Order: sequence, then structure tokens, then C-alpha cells
Amino acid sequence: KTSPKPSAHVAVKSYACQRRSPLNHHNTFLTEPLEILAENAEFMENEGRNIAFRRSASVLKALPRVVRRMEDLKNLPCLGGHSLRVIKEILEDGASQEVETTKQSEQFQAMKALTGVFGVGVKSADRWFREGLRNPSDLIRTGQKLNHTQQAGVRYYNDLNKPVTKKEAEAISDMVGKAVRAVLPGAILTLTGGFRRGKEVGHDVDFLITHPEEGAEEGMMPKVLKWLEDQGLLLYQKTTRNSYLESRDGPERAPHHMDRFERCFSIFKLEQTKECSGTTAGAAGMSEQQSGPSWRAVRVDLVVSPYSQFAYATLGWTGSKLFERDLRRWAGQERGMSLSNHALYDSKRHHYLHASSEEEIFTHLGLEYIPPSERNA
Ligand code: DCP
Ligand code: MG
Repeated sequence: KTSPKPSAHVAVKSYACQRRSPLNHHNTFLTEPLEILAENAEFMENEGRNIAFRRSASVLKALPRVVRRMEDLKNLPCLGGHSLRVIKEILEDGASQEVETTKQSEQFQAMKALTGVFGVGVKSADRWFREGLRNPSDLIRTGQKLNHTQQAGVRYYNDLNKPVTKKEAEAISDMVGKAVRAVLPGAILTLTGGFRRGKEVGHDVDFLITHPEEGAEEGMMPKVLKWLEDQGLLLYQKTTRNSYLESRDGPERAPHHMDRFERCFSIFKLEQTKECSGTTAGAAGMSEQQSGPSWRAVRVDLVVSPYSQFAYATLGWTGSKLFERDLRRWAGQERGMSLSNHALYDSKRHHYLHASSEEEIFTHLGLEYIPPSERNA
């Protein structure tokens, strides 16, 4: 009988920003169920539980192999009793009763459908759920008062819930790049968010815009939007100077890491090639209409940053959300520093730390550099 090798237990660090989290990992069969419970906790506005399940799932993403037995989890950080029970059940029975019940529950399904409307946060969705509403068509049917964002969200609901492909993100990147350079020669456009981390699909396309000459980027956003609008590429746009969370779901959601960049939430009209427009148009006798629309709606976020803050903005907008959260937590708890999407402040020495690249920020924080493709925590 062979005893398990000690090397079977890998050391995993407790902050997500200390770990390498590739896009494709070995334990999706565990992380997906845990993330269902996290999402459900989010719908119940139980932030502690949400983050606990997110952290458990994230730790499993960093493992170099499939988890087969509970012993494989020995010495791993962030795995609480509840997560361990769920994992054990999946390892033993192939599924967790709690996860299956949650997925089937009317509340979970309704919250998912309602928060799936662009512009609808957990608070509004929960209120509607308690009033008996279950999906976007109920909002229309019962004549709910919707703001402009939510109206656009309902109008383009199907398109916006269809994953955006990398190819579509690249097509939009070309369009935005043209707009940005036409408005301000020398301007730099960076694709951020999930696509920068190497994801094949996303729920939106995130961009960061800057210009090497400090201050030149000021007043750019309206011009870029006008250029795009004149080309007929915009279905919806709303510019804000506030944080994304604040503007998404009301001021009560304002986070501690307030982001003051000029930001535009938009919906693009993306022309589709025949192969992409869904239904097969080639069949004999099919009219243009039956072949489906020639365009689709895509959510696009644009952020303008001064050059001096560009490295921090890039790091802050690349994600993942948990990676960002742990970067800020690491800075505060382990370094006595305060990290935002704009800057890094050393609270002990009372000064800001300049950085012109993401690598420099990791160095300031005393962290090993993790490339975007391994920030999928
Ligand atoms: N972000 C964050 N905290 C939030 C929202 C966003 O730190 N609450 C940052 C990190 C995200 C980035 O902004 O990666 C973009 O936000 P998205 O919601 O677009 O997230 P992703 O691009 O990572 O995922 P998706 O593929 O769903 O768009
Ligand atoms: Mg995104």
C-alpha cells in the first residue's frame, strides 16, 4: 500500500492576487455550483456569504489538478464549513442538493432574469420579485416605471444576454479605435475586462482610453460618442462621472473604492455577417426578414483616464472582480496602502506611488507580477 505523497498537497496563497488563476482550470464541476450559491447570496444581499463562496471557488481554480477526495483540500485557505459540505456532497453524490434546489427555485430564476436587464440591480429586482413579477415581459405587461437605461435593457434584452464573442469584441475595438484616433490623434485604446484576461466570450466589451500628453484626454468622451453616433453605431449611451456601482444601482450601492473616471455605458449596434446572425439564411425561399436582423446589440463600456493614472486604471479595469477586491485588501491589510483605480497611497509614508506600468504596481505592493491571463480568480 502506497501512502500519499506529501507533494500531493499544493500550497495555495490566501489572497487571489498572490495566485495564478488561468482561464481554464481543472475543477469547474466544483466552482460552478459554488458560484451558483455565491450568486444566490448576492441576490439575497448577503455580501459575506457571497464573498465566502466566491473565495472558495477561486481557490479551487488555482489548483493544478482535479480534486477527487476531501484530503486533496487539506491546508487550502478560504474553504469554510459550508463550502466544504457542498464540495463533499458533489464528490460523493455527483451533485449538491442545496445547489440543485437553488437553481430550481422561483426566486433564483426570477432574480437572474430581472437582474439580467441592463440597468436593473438587486434592489429593484427584489422589489419586483416581491410584487410577483418574474421576468422582463412582466415589467412591460404591468407597466412598471423604468428609467432610460432599463428601457434600453428591456428593448435589447435578448441580444444583451447573448454572450459577446472575441470576434465581436475585436470588431467593436476596430470601430472605437477609429473613433478615438479621429477625435484625438495619438490617443491610445486598450481592451480591458474579461477579454484582456483571454476570455472567449463576455457579457460586454470594456475599453480604456488615454493620451500620452497629460490633459489632452479631457473632453474626449463627448467627441468620441458624437463620432460613433454620426456613424449610426450607438443604440444607447449614458455618460457619468460617478462610480460604476453607484450609477448602476443607486447611490446606496456606492463602493468604498470610488472610481471618478469619465465613463460611458453604451449599447452598440454591431452589423453581423450572415454566418453570425443566427438562423440559416441560405435555404431556398427564405426572405431577408426570416433570416433574422442584420445587426445585434452589444454592451460596451468606455472609460477615459489621464495618462498619469493609466497603469492603475488598466489594472483596475482588467479584473477579475475577486482579483481586484483582493488587490485592494492586500494593499490595505498587508502593506498599509490604499489602492484605487487611480492611484496607490502609502498611508505610513504619506505619499502617492507613481507607476507607469502594471508591473511597477505589483512591485510597489510587494507582489509577484501576475499577467492578465492569470488573473481569472
Ligand atoms: N470591476 C470591478 N468591480 C466591479 C465591477 C467591475 O473591479 N464591481 C472591474 C473588474 C472587471 C472590469 O471592471 O473585470 C470589467 O467589469 P465587467 O463587469 O465587464 O467584468 P468582466 O469583463 O471581467 O466580465 P464579463 O466577461 O462578464 O464582461
Ligand atoms: Mg466585461
